[in-house]
Amino acid sequence: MRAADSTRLKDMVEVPGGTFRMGSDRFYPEERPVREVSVGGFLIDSHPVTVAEFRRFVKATGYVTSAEQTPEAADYPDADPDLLVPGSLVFRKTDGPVDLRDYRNWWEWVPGAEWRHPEGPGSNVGGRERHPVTHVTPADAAAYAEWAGKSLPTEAEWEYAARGGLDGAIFTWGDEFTPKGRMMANTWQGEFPWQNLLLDRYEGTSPVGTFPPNGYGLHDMAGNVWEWTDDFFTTPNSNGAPACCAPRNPQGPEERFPRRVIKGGSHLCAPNYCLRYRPAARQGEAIDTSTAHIGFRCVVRPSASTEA
Ligand SMILES: [Ca+2]
Repeated sequence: MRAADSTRLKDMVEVPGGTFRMGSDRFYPEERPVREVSVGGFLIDSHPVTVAEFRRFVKATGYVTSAEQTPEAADYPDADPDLLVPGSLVFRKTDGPVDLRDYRNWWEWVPGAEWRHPEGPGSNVGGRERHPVTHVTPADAAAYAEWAGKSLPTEAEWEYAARGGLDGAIFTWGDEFTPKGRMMANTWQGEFPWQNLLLDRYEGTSPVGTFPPNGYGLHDMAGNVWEWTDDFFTTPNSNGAPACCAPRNPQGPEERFPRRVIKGGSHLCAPNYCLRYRPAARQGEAIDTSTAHIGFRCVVRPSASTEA
């Protein structure tokens, strides 16, 4: 069953096609090199898919997300059988500084964590209907998109839209992190992963649209939640440690599952560790993994887009 056409294009913004400089040579290796890429015009959701929107999809279809399903033992031959239960990855702030090379210091596999229970059983999304939905895999995002009559963006489409017409700028709003002292996105201020100064007022996710839109009128293209794209993650540096931003489902052996590109950074991105609330930033996340800091948004293509 499809979403009604009358509501389908609500809250979508038209992004004109064009050519832009994709990537950055100034930050992390996986963003290099800067290259010219062309995309066709498309419509894109003005904000990440919210809990309320995802709930409508689940109510209409009875869809069960990946995090709510028992992992197949055959996919995780080395896993502790006790961990082969439905669950997802939840962030735990630490009491003090920890070894930043090991993301297990702040990511916890929590049985029962899923989109309705973002911190695990006992938590709920009451009051967070306008927050981005989390704990979704690419399969979940694709199922939502199909129901909505939409698609997941390519990485190029996503980055082009995030730049909002500011070709080559560091951030989606320009080159200065806090223009005139204003916080422009939900990121992490302070020393990750133990000291969150909350200068932007939000410890976890924030309601979509809380922070100013970019030049195309798109909200939350930086921070709040990472967003899945439709592209597989490839880079000469693909074995680099993604650490804070892209934890793996701890049940799975390394590299068993392909990775897809996630974009935009999240509320957990801190400059001391993961300065990735930038349009060029990218990470590869295994497709079996869901977390409390990854969501998605959709596009509609009037015509096929092409990369140069
Ligand atoms: Ca924050």
